[in-house]
Amino acid sequence: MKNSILQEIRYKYSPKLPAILREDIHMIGARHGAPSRSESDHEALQSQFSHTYGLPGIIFEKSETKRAFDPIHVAVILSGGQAPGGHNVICGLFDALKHANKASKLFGFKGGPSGILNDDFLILTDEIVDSYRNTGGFDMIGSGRTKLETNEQFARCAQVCEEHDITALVIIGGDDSNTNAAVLAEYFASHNHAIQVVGCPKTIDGDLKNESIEISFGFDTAVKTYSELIGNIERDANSARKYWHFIKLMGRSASHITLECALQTQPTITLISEEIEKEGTTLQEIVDYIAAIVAKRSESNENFGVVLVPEGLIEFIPEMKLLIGELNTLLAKDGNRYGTIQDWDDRQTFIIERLSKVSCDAFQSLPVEIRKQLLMDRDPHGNVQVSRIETERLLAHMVSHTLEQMKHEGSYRGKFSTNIHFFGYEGRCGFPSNFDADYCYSLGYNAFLLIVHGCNGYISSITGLTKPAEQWKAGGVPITMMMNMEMRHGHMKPVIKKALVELEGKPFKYFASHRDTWAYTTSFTYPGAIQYFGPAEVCDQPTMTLKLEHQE
Ligand code: FBP
Repeated sequence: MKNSILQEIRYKYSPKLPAILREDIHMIGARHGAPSRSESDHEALQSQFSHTYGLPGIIFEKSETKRAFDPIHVAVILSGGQAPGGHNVICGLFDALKHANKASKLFGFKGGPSGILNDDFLILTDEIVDSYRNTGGFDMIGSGRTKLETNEQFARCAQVCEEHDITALVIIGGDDSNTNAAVLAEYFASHNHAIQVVGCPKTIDGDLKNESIEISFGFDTAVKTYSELIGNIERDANSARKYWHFIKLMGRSASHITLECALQTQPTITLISEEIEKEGTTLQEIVDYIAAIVAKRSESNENFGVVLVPEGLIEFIPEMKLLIGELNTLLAKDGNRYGTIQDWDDRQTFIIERLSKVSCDAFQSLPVEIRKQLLMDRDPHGNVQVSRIETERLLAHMVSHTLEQMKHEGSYRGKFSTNIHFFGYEGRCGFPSNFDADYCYSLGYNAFLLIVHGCNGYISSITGLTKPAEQWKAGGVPITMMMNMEMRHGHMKPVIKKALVELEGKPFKYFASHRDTWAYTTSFTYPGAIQYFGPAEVCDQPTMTLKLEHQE
């Protein structure tokens, strides 16, 4: 296979590690903090995680005593959607393991969590690892969305690990995968299997974050990739002055990606799902808000603009949330019968007859294409696949309709031509930014240290990320500390709390205080492509969200 020049050059990039992780690995010690506590639901969590709840947080520091390491077998799994930097987590883990003892082995289970169940793995060698350093994608071992959550699956994991003398498993995933990692860790501990589980925080969505996890990896590269594309579109819009571009951005429920892209590109309009939910804004009110800005700008001949729409928006609009909730329950219950109906009109009748009056009205107010999209297959959690619903098209269509009415009434005389875009997969496998390359390598290297310091049910934590990498802190926190109890499929379940955009947080407040200016005075900024070589202020900057959140 022929490599691009950038790929060849990126192989040679040496990720920056926190100073402590650059020490001789045999001379790194662990300082234990006080017993940890979850933010809520202590008793329920304690009873479900009797072996792994309440463990102390750990910080690595230089030790005076030299430690020798016996050879061990460790395995790694990539779980869920791709995020730039995943390969570097594995490279960091591999390098640390080999620094500690060359005879140790790293197993990569293939295709995500199903790899362990199917006993399908690769033994990672220098040759394999070297050909993936600092590259995007998860193709070194592949990923998948199989959930490890039942006792039968856990028993199978133990059996496969024991067959290969694997004593530690590193699971690289988002909130659900790390929740399941914690449950697996508890299972191993309570069933006397000497297998440790350590998690690493991955997801472009940026919704796995808290005090110990400042950001999940991949977010940085994804938002910079989208911001480059949005900036390019803004410049095109500003040059041609004839299109309104509606751009949907990935991110599932949370609007972190959209908010960060807005901070980087200052578009005309940005919708933030969390605010829409809090204000109880209806779909027509959102449309009226956009139409009013379009009309106002048209008075000065500015018949163009850029609108950012978060992927999960539809689920936060009150009447749509109700509708989607009813559809989810209905399809979970009667999905098989629904699946046997072929004719679209019959399908609609089947659905309409089972919806409440309010949801029925909401459903029928939507264009047929969107109705069909709302009825597509659910994901493994039973949720609607928001990436497949064309909310951006729906909004463009409804705004156009509202403007027609305004034209009729004489309150609008402009022109409204739209272009529709969805940026999602474009940002998940790019070459990791220097930030993600450094952060991911550190997370993986650090995960190995957590293993040799006996941690089970911990997540790799690198903090102080707005400072230069050398000053980052390395350690780990028990996953149970990040959990609470939530209703899932009718039962209270322990889960890692998803972090949505905080309306009281500095990033949102900064955006809110600027959005009116950006709406009426074209203020586009053009971030350009991610730079890998050059001055640190161009190449090594964290996101604006991270900087604003950690502003002193
Ligand atoms: P993870 O939460 O697994 O990291 O995936 C994130 C994501 O990219 C979402 O933004 C998006 O909604 C979803 O994956 C798309 O899933 P799929 O890759 O299965 O189409």
